[in-house]
Amino acid sequence: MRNRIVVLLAATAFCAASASANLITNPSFETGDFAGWSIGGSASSYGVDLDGTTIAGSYYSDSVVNVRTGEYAAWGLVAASGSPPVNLILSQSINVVAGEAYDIGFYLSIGRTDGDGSAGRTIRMRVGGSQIYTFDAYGSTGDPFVGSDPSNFEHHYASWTAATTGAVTVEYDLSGSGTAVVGFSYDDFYVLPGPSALALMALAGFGKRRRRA
Ligand SMILES: [Ca+2]
Repeated sequence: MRNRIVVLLAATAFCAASASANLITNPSFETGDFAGWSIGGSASSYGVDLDGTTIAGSYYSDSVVNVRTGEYAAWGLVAASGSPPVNLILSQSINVVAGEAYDIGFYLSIGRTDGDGSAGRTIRMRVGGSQIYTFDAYGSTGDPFVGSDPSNFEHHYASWTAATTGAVTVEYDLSGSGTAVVGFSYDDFYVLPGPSALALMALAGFGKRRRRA
């Protein structure tokens, strides 16, 4: 029983350490702005706003900012097949450690109050200029990431291992829709150090002792 408690405490401490280790500053935009972020891409209409704020200019007239957690989310009007294409690139410089694995991701939504509908998502994630994630898909009516509820988000994520120690730029290159701009909401960006080999070995060791108890 004591070993079980030790395992539980170790697992809890490990999870707590992982949960608090997000290397992204202002990941959920709860400052109400893009503090900590650099903005690039060709999009001319983007922002950070409260849940339910109307996004003017979207192909869908009922477009609003959808928030996954907290009070705010980022949004942008993008069109992957526009002429020229319209994208929004959010980036930050982070410090990484050679040999360490990182989970990198974020959540997107097409916030709409009334309608359904479809839209493409064209997503790239880069670290240090190298592409680590590519996503190209066109949606269909009834897609779960269309709507105004916190559950109406789509999770995009990848794993990446640092080759060298130091500062690197992580870029989230966000686009989607077809030829017409559609308002997307983005929330809860993260770069989380993965479990180190040492931590995994420690947990495996605790597990063996638990089985014998
Ligand atoms: Ca938020």
